[in-house]
Amino acid sequence: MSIEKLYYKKNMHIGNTNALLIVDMQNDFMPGGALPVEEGDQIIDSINQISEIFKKKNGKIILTQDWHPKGHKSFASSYNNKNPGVEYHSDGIGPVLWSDHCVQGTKGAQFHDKLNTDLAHAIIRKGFNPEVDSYSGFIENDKKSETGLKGYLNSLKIKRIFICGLALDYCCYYTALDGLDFGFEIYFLVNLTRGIDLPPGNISKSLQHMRNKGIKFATKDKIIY
Ligand code: VGL
Ligand code: ZN
Repeated sequence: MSIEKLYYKKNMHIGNTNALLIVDMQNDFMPGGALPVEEGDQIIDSINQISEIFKKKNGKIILTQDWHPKGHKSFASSYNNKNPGVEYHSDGIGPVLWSDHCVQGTKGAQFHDKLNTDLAHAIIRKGFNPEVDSYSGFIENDKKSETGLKGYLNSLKIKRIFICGLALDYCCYYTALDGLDFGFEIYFLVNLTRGIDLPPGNISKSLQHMRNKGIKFATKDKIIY
């Protein structure tokens, strides 16, 4: 499934029942960071532009921030003989172990300097339980512990969520699927995200799965402002 083959909705109007969810735009996911996503920095300007549109149209803007304690169980370094990128399946951790990243209080965990964070109404931190990872902005990988995002969005009467940020095939992907499960209409902003593609082919597989589930796709230029 390539991005070119997806169907895109045209002429979308943003209003106060819409939210923009900007996922994990942090230094460690940028080129040169601890868990770099290729071209991760190239989407920053466009994300800032779409944030301005949401602000102008009274949409809500929410950031997520990966926020791990030192020695987190999702880090390969927490195990003997495990390398970053290896498959690992246990309750709340996996399907992959990572290099140490987004450690609380470090420069790597901060948002990229160029990201406009001033327009955000809320910042949701995730992955702070040392034993459980959280790819999704809604619910941790144990599939039990909620972050509070669902309740927050419901209290604001948000119906439709636009997802962008990093990484396409991990945190954006799981956030989109959980949002759909929780009853929101989900639009994945495909040109405002970049993927890790681990294992190779994962980006394509993720896009296909999201499409089959009923997630919709949009590009920034289809949004009316
Ligand atoms: C992410 C792997 C580990 C992400 C976060 O933001 O996609 N990926 N932690
Ligand atoms: Zn993480």
